[in-house]
Amino acid sequence: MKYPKFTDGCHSLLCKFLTKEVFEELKDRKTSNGFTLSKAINSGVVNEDSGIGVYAGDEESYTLFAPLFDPIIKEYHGFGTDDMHVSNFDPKDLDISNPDPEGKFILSTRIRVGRNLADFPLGTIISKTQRDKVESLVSDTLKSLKGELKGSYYPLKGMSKDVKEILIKDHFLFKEGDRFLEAAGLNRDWPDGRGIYHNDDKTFLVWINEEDELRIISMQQGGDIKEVFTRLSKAVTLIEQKASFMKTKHLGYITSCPTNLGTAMRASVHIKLPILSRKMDIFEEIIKENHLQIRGIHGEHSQDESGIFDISNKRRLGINEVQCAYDLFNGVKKLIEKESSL
Ligand code: ADP
Ligand code: CIR
Repeated sequence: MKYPKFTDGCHSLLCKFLTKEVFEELKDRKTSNGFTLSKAINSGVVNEDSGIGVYAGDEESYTLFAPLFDPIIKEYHGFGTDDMHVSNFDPKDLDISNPDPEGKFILSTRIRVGRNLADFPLGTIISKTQRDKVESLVSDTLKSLKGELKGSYYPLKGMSKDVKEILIKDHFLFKEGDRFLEAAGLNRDWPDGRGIYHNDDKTFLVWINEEDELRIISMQQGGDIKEVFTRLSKAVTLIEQKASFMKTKHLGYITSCPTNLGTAMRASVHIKLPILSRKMDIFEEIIKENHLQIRGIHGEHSQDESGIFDISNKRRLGINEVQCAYDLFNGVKKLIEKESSL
């Protein structure tokens, strides 16, 4: 394997931190599951427009390839090698009201966490047999949920094109053919082993075997962040009573992408900001000051349309779940104040 050639236009954290020295140090290493440097960096090598550009294959990847992962984690989350991750998913500690009680700005709120099973490698190198096993274990576990969380599992294989398209368009289901995931090995054997569990109202959903083995999601119309958080906390607590997830004291929950480590939580709103979005410098300053990230409303790497944005917390590691929700709440309040004043 040769040192990859990055063009001058490459601004990913991979380009920034994969120096020739780091490359030489890591190029012949292999985790006990067979994950290599070449697999870790392929997505960012193939896709030079990556923001990050690296993925992990298992828990060991984060220690064996630490000279590459650690500076990326530090830059993205502001989390150092001596820091410890501590969780707090207790809704009682989230003392907030709806930041948009009249429903003038926020269309919908969604909070997700990523999880991976402790006894399997991550999706980047999982075998088809293992992935199918994850699907059956997780979908069986979900069948035990009751009340508001009760739902059904819909495998992707055999799902009609129309149903799939509507679920994607309505923001409930993951998209297909993402080139970043493709180059990371995460789309192998598609659509086998993939699917979605949801309740009738589609306020509680679980994606199985997309970027992470589970993405546990709570969402609803409007801006009631606390209600969405409370539902998710309840669901995750119940699922964790039955499943053992990959987790370390230092990094919290282990995920394929280093941006999701720790809480693995992305709390977002779809919000209308037509005036502010024409003043990008002010908009971006509020986003940065409040540790937020802007995405298009059709998921990561999609383009935004008509002044509606997906705004979410950026940091997920070294802060707890309640703080992730506060990052979103505090930032959204500021955005709404500014939009109203302009
Ligand atoms: P993830 O949240 O898992 O990192 P994406 O950014 O690709 O992944 O978003 C997944 C889906 O969730 C997309 O269809 C996106 O439009 C939808 N989504 C994200 N936030 C919201 C929200 N606040 N309201 C409605 N849909 C949302
Ligand atoms: C990238 O590097 O752009 C993709 N692999 C996605 C990285 C995670 N997403 C993000 O920080 N917004």
